[in-house]
Amino acid sequence: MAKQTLFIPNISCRHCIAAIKNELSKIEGVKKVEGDPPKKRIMVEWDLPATLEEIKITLKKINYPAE
Ligand SMILES: [Cu+2]
Repeated sequence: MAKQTLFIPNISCRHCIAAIKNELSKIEGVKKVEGDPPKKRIMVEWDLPATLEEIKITLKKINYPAE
């Protein structure tokens, strides 16, 4: 199981977290997504076939690029 916290400057509220959660959950292998709106961070846990690269590409696609 891999785990990563990502800083996403475009996060402004809980709705952003919900949108991110919704999209990342569609990736096969993503197990858990938690968000922290004030700190503009999400924590993602995943197994293969999901990869950090794929997660980052998906975030970019929905206009929440990770730094
Ligand atoms: Cu928002």
